[in-house]
Amino acid sequence: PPVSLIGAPTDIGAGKRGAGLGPDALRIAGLPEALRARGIDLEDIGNLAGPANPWQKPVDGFRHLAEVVAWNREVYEASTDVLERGRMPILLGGDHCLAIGSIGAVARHCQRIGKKLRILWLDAHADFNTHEETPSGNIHGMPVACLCGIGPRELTELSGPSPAIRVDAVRQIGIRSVDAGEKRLVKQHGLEVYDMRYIDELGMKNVMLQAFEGLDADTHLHVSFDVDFLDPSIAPGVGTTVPGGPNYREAQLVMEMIADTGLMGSLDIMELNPLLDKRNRTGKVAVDLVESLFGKSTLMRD
Ligand code: DIR
Ligand code: MN
Ligand code: MN
Ligand code: MN
Repeated sequence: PPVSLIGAPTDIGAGKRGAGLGPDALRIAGLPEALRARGIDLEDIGNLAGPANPWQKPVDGFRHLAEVVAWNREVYEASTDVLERGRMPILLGGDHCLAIGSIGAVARHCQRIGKKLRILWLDAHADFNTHEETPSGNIHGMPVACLCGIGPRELTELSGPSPAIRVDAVRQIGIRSVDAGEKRLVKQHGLEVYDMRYIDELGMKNVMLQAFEGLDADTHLHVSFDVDFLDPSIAPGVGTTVPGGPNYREAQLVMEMIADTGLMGSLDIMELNPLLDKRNRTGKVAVDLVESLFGKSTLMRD
């Protein structure tokens, strides 16, 4: 399908500055050219505009709640517009709080057209915090909870009065850092989490096959790719590195297996922070992996 890039240049929900430079770092790493080289009809709508980062301390467990809401409204509207024009949105983050807007748009779109939704959440973190459990106040640690209806109304009702998604739409892969209170919530709500130990024991192929269980031709697959999913040895350019993530080959397999489903309808590429990187190395790895998501493969399979 035709693809539209949406830049959301902000670090409003993060605890370090710099993820706002992610969209241009991805472009400079060659994302548009790589997708066009795959024969994709690509449009880049450019960068959205939103409030500056006031760099304040958290208030009532939220840092920059009003600004996070404003940015997510922009993302929601831009994503909805792209979907209604029959194109696949790729959100270039920006920090992961913006998935509230992107997935909110995808979820409502699927509800309107009667498609099922499956979300693959590739991340070191579960992003299931609430303002009570959060150790940081950073809203990029809360988007999955907000999408499931757990959080402040401004965010849980961003895309409509009922929760955007159900917990059972989500499969989390690569998780290896969950805060204590967050862990309780994840268990209480029965979130399907394939953490690194599970990946070590089953192998990535079997984990992906489990994540795909129940998919059919009526399913819209949304991939929310937090670049900190990757092991820091290959992806140091993110604000919250956690050791022990998927290596390059495992990450390639994830992307190639998603491509093989033929069901991906939308994508977020989040948390890339080129200020913490050298020579945009992490951006290049991300572009490389996104090429695989769009079907680039080795000679053996072409
Ligand atoms: C941590 C970090 N769980 C928090 N979360 C991150 O602040 O809530 N998510 N970095 O991607
Ligand atoms: Mn995340
Ligand atoms: Mn993360
Ligand atoms: Mn994050």
